[in-house]
Amino acid sequence: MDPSHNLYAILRAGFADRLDMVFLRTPEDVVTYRDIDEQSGRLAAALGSRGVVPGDRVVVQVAKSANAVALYLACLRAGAVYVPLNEAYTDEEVAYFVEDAQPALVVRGSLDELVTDAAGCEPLGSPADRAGQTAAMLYTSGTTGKPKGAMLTTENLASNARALAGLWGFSADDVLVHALPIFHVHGLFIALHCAMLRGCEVRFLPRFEVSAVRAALRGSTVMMGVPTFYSRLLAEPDFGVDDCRTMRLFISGSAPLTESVHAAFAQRTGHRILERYGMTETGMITSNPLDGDRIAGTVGHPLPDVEIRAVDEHGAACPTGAVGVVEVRGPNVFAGYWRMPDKTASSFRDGGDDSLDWFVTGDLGSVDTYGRLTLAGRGTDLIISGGLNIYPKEIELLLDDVPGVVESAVIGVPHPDLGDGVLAVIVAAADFDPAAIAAALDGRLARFKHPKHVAVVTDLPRNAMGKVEKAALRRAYVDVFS
Ligand code: MCA
Ligand code: AMP
Repeated sequence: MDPSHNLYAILRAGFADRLDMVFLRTPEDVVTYRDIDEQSGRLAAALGSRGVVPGDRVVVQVAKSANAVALYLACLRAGAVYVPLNEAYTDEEVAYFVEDAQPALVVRGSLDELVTDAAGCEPLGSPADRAGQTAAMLYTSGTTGKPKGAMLTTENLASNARALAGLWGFSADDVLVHALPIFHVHGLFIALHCAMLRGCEVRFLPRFEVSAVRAALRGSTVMMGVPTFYSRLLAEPDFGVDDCRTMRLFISGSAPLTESVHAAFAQRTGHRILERYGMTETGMITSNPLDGDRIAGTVGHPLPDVEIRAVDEHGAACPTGAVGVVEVRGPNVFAGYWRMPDKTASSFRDGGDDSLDWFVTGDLGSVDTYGRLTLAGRGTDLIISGGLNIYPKEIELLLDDVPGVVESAVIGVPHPDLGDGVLAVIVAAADFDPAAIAAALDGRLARFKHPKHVAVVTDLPRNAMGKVEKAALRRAYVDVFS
């Protein structure tokens, strides 16, 4: 097989001459690149013995661990489509994904059984040929409707990984602090692929815990995080230059980094955080430069081979500096939504003869004369809380069924720790009992989506069409978490 036809083979070529170096340093363990190569090979064989064949989906909801990384790589080697799920999802939420993805195998909770099986297997030989095929499928929601599986191909992931490892100057000498979850693009692909392409060491923490992260920063060189990581570090009064002596780069994304956090971090540590922008469907789209101006409030230039533009409501390109809907095309853009041809078609705009079509991101932004993108919010009601996306509709549907709730509107309002905090505004009947809300959501909705505050009102503001005016609600409750 041509090694460019399998993502694991591409990554392996990056660390092939560093097999005896540390890959994952976890709180309990030190895992070398050779260890992960052998373990992922055995797990790939174990998948085969369970009947998994190339193209089959494998749904995985497990805690962050070195074996979880090995299982991801095993899926790549076996040619299975890796489908990671947030550990916080409830049984009801997981049931939807399993029904939709029709997986050959579901791994939930413990990896022990699979790891025991793998111990008795010979590592899989040649990796599966996956040229032009889906390597992983990650669920992402629209504003209405159910989550959709975004199909990411070998080439989507490989092109993005190569571009980022180059742009951000990764080398074998880097040591990456990894405190992100590994069920999303950020922690799974962006962080791990950059490290593997260069054979770097990764300080692999189970979650973001501020004292463990501070300890890990000492001796490390790069960290990737969501803005909440940076505001939590700044909330430590004695955090500063001493913590960052060996660091060369802090990267932020998944949610807007405020100019005030950017400025405070620079003032405290001497480091200007490098902000970049991406989406599940596209991987990374733009990045501020490693060398050159990192401008707070902008998300930088398109990656090599990636094109962006802002368009007006008729689909015409906006003049320089004018805000429109951001569209993107390039090798990073996904193959489509799993078994949703209509939704896929309506998410793209015709790119003209012989050109790729444009993917419509739904983000609003403007492009300046230097080609730099500045985001200006979203065209939708999406809430981004601590870097996790939350769709109001999903919560409103459950709230509207709670006894005593007449109607509800869920919005995101500024939250000092999470960026956006989830607020539910409800119109209640006389018999409403506030405890009924928690009782109705528990077990049905992942806890990070639960409203952090519930406001009871006599009616919701509506426009002439009868649609709830969420912008007015956001203004009215702007200070609720401050
Ligand atoms: C946890 N909780 C949250 C969140 N996380 N509530 C709202 N928003 C959140 N993000 C709730 C839990 O349900 C729990 O509630 C309580 O907070 C404590 O849980 P714990 O797990 O201890 O929270 P934490 O460790 O403080 O986590 C906060 C966090 C984490 C560190 C910000 O959410 C995180 O690591 N976020 C990163 C997400 C990420 O990787 N995003 C990238 C997506 P209760 O007590 O009620 O049970 S990829 C992407 O967006 C694109 C492609 C891109 O550009 O990267
Ligand atoms: P997801 O659906 O989880 O892939 O989240 C993608 C969304 O996160 C994008 O459409 C943006 O709205 C948002 N996002 C990612 N990076 C940034 C950033 N640097 N600044 C603002 N928003 C961002």
